[in-house]
Amino acid sequence: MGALLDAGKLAEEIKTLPGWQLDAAGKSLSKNFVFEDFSDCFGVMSRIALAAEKLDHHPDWSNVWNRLNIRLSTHDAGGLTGLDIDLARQIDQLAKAAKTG
Ligand code: H2B
Repeated sequence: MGALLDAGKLAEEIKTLPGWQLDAAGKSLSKNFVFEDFSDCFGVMSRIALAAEKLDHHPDWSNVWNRLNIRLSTHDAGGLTGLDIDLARQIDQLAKAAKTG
């Protein structure tokens, strides 16, 4: 687990993460994705799962057919750390490789 990011650093990082929203308490980042169909969505989810496992850092997420809602937070630290930023970037890369997202 890393250290919690301070508000300034967090704001700087979020500027580089299009579509990711900070919650009101500043403790999590969320983004909603829409893919072509379930197959594309679940394919991306499986790639995200492997990336998350490698980082030992896991998203809170839900899926309905082609929709994927993701929330990132470092539970052990009680807020956002560099791990969340790292995973958010990897998720964006993996989602971009699908047909839509
Ligand atoms: N994922 C997230 N998002 N936050 C954590 O604090 C966390 C995790 N902790 N994945 C890890 C696993 C921890 O529970 C294990 C024991 O390393």
